[in-house]
Amino acid sequence: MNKRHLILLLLSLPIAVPLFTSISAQPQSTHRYFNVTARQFAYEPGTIVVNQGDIVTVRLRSADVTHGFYIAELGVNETVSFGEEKIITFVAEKVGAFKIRCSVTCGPLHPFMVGELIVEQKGLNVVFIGSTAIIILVGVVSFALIGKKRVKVEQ
Ligand SMILES: [Cu+2]
Repeated sequence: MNKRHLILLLLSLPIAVPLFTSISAQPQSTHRYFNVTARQFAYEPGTIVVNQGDIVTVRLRSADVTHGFYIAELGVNETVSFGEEKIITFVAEKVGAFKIRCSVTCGPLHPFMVGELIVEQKGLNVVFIGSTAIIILVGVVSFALIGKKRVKVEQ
C-alpha cells in the first residue's frame, strides 16, 4: 500500500462509515400480529413485546363482558363486546413500557385490569456497526503508522 492509496482510503472513511452505518441501522418495520383475549380482569397475553417501528395488529376478543383496550401514549382506544372481534392496528413509534388499560367499567376489579405493551429499541445494529467502524479505524491508523515507519527506514 503506497502513500496515495492510504490517503485515498483515509479520505473515503468519513464518507464510507456514515453511509454504511445509515444503511445498516435503518429500522426495518415488521408487521406483528397478536391475538388478545380480554376477560374479567386481565388480558391474555398480559404483555406484548415489539420493536420500535413495528406495525402492530391486535385481534381483540372478549371472553365475557364488554372491555376496553386503551393505550394513552399511542392513541389506541377500542372496545370489544362478548362475541365480537376487533382489529386494532397501530405503529409502535415510541420506545418504552406502556400500560394497556380497560376503558370500560367491567366489574369490581376493573381498575386492576391492566396489560403492558413493551416497545424495544433497535439499538443492537447501531452498537455493532459503531464498534466495527472503530475497529476499521484502528486498523487503518495502525497501517498508516507502519507506513510512516517504513518510509523513515527507507530514507
Ligand atoms: Cu374493565
